[in-house]
Amino acid sequence: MKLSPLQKARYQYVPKLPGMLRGGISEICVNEGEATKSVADQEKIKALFPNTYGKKEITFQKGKNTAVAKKQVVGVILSGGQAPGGHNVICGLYDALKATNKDNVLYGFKGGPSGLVEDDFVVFDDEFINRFRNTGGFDIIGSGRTKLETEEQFKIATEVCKKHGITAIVIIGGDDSNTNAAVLAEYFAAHKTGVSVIGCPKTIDGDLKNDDIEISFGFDTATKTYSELIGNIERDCNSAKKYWHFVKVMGRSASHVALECALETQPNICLISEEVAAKKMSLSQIANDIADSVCARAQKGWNFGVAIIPEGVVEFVPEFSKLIAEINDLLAGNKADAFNKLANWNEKYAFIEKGLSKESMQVFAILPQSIQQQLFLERDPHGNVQVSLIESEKLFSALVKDVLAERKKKGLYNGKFSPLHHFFGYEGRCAFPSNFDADYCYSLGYNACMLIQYGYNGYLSKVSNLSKPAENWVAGGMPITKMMNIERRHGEDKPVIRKALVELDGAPFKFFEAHRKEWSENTCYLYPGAIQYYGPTEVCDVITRTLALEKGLVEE
Ligand code: FBP
Repeated sequence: MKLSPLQKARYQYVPKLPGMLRGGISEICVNEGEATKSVADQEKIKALFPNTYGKKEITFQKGKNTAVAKKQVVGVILSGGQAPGGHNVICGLYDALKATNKDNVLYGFKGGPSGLVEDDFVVFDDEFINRFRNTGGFDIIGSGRTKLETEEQFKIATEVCKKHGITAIVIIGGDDSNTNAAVLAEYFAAHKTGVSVIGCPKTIDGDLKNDDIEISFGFDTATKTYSELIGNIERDCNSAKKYWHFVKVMGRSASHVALECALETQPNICLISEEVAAKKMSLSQIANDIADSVCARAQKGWNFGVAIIPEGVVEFVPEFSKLIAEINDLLAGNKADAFNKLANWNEKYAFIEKGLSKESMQVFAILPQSIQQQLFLERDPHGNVQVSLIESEKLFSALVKDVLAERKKKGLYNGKFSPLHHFFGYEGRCAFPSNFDADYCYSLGYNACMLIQYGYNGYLSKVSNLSKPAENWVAGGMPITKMMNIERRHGEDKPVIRKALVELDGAPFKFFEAHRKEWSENTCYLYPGAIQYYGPTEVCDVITRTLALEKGLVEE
């Protein structure tokens, strides 16, 4: 196989482990902390997880291991969207298993959680693993979004584990996948299968974090990749001085990605979905705010700028969510057939006008026609509007254009507005992991093996103190149930891991809020450049601005 020079070099990179995990299992012992309770709804979560609730947090430390390192057969699953570093979690897990006992076996279930119930697997060996060290992507075994949640699936999973003599399953996934990991762990415990389940926190969206989990893996690399691209666009735009760039970045719910990119690049505008929801902002309000920046800059002769739009923002605009809910109702069941049979867009428009409330029709009416049609054409298998497909970067630039036209008529604006659109998502999900993600992921996998070896079940592999050099990172485990609460999902109360949205009183948002006026009217662009893999530590191992601000490490 032909390899790029960087790929060859990355094969040789030796990821850094936390000091306490260096030296092998015989030198690692456990420090048990306090018993835990869930973040909310304690009684309900306890009742649903009688075997795995309330367990103690644990930290590994240097010391004599008195536990017997019994032979382990482990199955690993990648779940959900790709995130840089997934391969290294598997490499770390594999290396730790082999270092503990060369007879240990690692199965990789293919194509996501469905691989477990379909018994579709590979068995890893050195040759196989070595081809994926420090590389991006999930192609080592593939991933998927099938949920493991039914009794039937759990029974099959138990059978598959029994068949291969599997003693533990490691699930690498986001909040939903780790919620399912907790449910599976409870099932295995309740049925005395002897199989344990360990989760690893993954998602470029950065919304699986809390007091214990400082960051989900992949966020570091993905945001650095987008920030490089946004910085390049800023430089182009500051050179050509003729375009307004509307850049949508991934992040289905939370705006951590958008916020981090804004902190890295200091664009003129960055929307934060959580703020939009908190302030109950309307589409016109948002468009007016962006137009204010366009006008202020035009007055200085700058008919250019950059606006970052988080992928999920429209769902946070209350009037837009109401519109979506009404459209879903309007087309529910076989009403969609009647709609689809209408001959042309005019007839369809009349049907929509009749079916929507006055307020929602007002919102619908201001949307560009391409977006209006998108809302009715592209629906998911349940017939619901696929909000994630809405081209919000185009939506906002079109709305801003209308506002500017109005202002022009009133003599309030006399600039030129030429928007260009971008969507950065897939560009960053499989990038070569930064040194941070390469080290963090390898450590998460290595640590997962230690949790298995010590017999923990229903725990999340936890590596913290991440703003310090890897030597000082702290490895341990946290019961997944600690992160859970009860939420309404599809009309039912469900125990789920609480999603971490951007906190409006948190340091990263506060920093952004304090500077955004200056950034919007002036040209304060920062050019972070490409991720560096080799060179000075302060360049290669730099952490995200979000983490640095959360840890109080950023000075004004
Ligand atoms: P996870 O939550 O599974 O990590 O995925 C997040 C994400 O990357 C989002 O940012 C994006 O909206 C979504 O995946 C896209 O998913 P798909 O790969 O199915 O297009």
